[in-house]
Amino acid sequence: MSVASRCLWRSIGTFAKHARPSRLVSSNNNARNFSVSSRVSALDDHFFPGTKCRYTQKLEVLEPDQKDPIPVYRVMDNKGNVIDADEDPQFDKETCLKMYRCMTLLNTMDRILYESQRQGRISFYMTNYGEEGTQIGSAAALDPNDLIFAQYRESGVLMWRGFTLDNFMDQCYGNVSDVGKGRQMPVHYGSTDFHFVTISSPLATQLPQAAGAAYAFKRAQNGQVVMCYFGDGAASEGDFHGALNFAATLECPVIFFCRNNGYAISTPTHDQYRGDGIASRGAGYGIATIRVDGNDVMAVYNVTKVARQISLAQSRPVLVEAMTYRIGHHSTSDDSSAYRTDSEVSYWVKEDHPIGRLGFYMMNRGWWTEQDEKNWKNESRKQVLEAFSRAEKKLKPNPELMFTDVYDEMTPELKKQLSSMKEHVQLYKENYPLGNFESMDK
Ligand SMILES: Cc1ncc(C[n+]2csc(CCOP(=O)(O)OP(=O)(O)O)c2C)c(N)n1
Ligand SMILES: [Mg+2]
Repeated sequence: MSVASRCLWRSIGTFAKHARPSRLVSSNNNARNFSVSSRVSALDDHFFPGTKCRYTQKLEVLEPDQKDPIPVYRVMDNKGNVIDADEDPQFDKETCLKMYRCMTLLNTMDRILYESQRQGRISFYMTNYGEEGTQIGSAAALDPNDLIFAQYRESGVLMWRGFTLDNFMDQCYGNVSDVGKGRQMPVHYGSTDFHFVTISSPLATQLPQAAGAAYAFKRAQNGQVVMCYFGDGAASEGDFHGALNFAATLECPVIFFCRNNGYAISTPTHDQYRGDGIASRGAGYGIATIRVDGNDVMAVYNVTKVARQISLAQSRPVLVEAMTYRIGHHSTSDDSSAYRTDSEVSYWVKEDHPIGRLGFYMMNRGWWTEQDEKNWKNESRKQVLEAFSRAEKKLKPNPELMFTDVYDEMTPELKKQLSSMKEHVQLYKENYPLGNFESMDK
């Protein structure tokens, strides 16, 4: 026996002599039954606070690569064949058509708005290319009243809920019909009607907000969950960690849905983290976690449905990591050819595209033909262009709205700023395109 063990045994013996029986003996409450050996096993039965771990005499270093990476759940292969029939969500033809039309309409809208920014007609834009399956599959599995906190690359979710082409265009143009009254950058959508909280530019702010909203839902017992979308890059922010820990400990019904598209602007994931993506972090927070093929709309649907059930029935958060690829540039302020090759991008366009995979599935069933594709391409383009020209013709909102609709009552500072702006514009009116705005009260 080592010196350290002898000391330990001696101190346990002394402790046993002086200890009060009521604190040492548990169920049978018989102090005379207490012995050193029973005390030792009692110690072994206890856990350190916050853990349930066993002791070991083997000094082990846990290396992160000892475990296989978390697998990616999928339903369809790249050619739209269902791999295991039991996993097929059995969408009917109408649902499949609705999903396909939404994914492709989003794609067409992206193309037109991206071009319009290049032509200087709107100030900024972000496309959703390659992430259509992630967005539509998850949106379709939610209840329409679930509250959504998004990042900025989830326009398809809003489109699925019923935000119209006119709504999108009006926001990007910041015109009089924009529900946000022209006060946000393009693509920073929000909609009370569709339970979609207005997007904020600072990354990851939506995560703690979502945890808080979900806590309120739990208290209200309203039968809804909160869905919180974010990117792999946003998961590097401190807010990600705070939000997941709060949601876990307060047992909030929230789905943290990470779109892992391989990049945070120009930073590839291998420069963002060393672990097994975002999914591996779930266990660390005690959060149920699923990793899914984000380019497989059916898999994303199944996973989100299950995540919603767990979250609601057991009032706890679920982390979903959807593996996908950002095919477009980060935004109109980015040129991704500076940091990735054409061949890398073209693999995802040609071999593993969410629209292509659903298209194959529908064609295999005879639900979609080459001719349908041609007709829909023309029709959807026409719809987008019409909404686009309607939005472009509308006036910009009255600039006073920048000040008047911020708080319930205007603060003295805002009143002062409003009158300075009016004076300024009056003085230099020849330099402002005032004819493009709803008129200000002079
Ligand atoms: C707090 C904060 N830091 C930096 C930025 C600049 N920024 C905007 S988007 C972005 C990358 C985010 O990447 P990811 O979360 O993966 O989303 P993705 O664009 O890939 O969809 C960065 C760094 C920001 N908006 N907010
Ligand atoms: Mg990303």
